[in-house]
Amino acid sequence: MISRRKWIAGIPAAGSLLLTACKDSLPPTYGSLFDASNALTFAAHRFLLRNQPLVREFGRERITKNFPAINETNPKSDRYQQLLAGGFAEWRLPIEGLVAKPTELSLATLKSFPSRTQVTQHNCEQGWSAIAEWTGVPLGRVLQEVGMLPQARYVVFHTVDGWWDSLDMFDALHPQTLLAYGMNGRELPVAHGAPVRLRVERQLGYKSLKYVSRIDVTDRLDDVEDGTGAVGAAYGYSWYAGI
Ligand SMILES: Nc1nc2c(c(=O)[nH]1)N[C@H]1C(S)=C(S)[C@@H](COP(=O)(O)O)O[C@H]1N2
Ligand SMILES: [Mo]
Repeated sequence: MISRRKWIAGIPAAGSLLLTACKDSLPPTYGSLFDASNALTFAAHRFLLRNQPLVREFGRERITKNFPAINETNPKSDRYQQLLAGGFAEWRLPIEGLVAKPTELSLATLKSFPSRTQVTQHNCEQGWSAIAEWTGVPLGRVLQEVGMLPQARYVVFHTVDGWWDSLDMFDALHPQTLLAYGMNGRELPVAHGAPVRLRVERQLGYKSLKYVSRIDVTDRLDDVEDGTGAVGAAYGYSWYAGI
């Protein structure tokens, strides 16, 4: 039997093994000692989720009656209010960067792609969770449409209210990662990010950006905004929020 001490001594070894295995996929801000525990969590999740299992989906009867709407619930920007008044007919989603065909997608075009509907639990880092049905296009399908280039490693999202964040391809291409335009069988309400929000089901709520306004495919994050990979990093939120 392995002694307890030996077993404990093995933890850092296993950790560094995992880290070595994942080194190429670690985001740039995870290189420091300060972020060692984040990097370990990240590496362990990547190993455990390597076969891309789906998160749990529920029956519609489990949908939460009053799904909270928090933080930004109606962006004040003039442009957004104009688009909203026009039923988002003029709304376009630019997809740029390392793609063969940079594109501006209309809502109608997005809705013409094969869709996915899923009833999942949203988990906010502020301590609440709620279940809703989301309908949208898997992000991977959209990336396929615009011809993602082989050197692409991250997808960066910008929003109307100034939030921004990024995913690496592992989460970007997960079948439940959606550009969602429907909630509980209706159009996505303004309070929940109309016309299109991100659903990142394997991570905490703050990764599921509302009011998505631009998507940029890239091979590095250190030259995007402040170089931390996400708006939340400056406030102490981990880039990887896997659950
Ligand atoms: N653009 C944008 N996206 C956002 C936020 C926000 O304020 N602005 N809040 C985040 C947080 S912390 C959570 S929990 C969810 C809340 O989504 P909801 O308002 O639909 O419940 O959106 C996330 N995405
Ligand atoms: Mo949240």
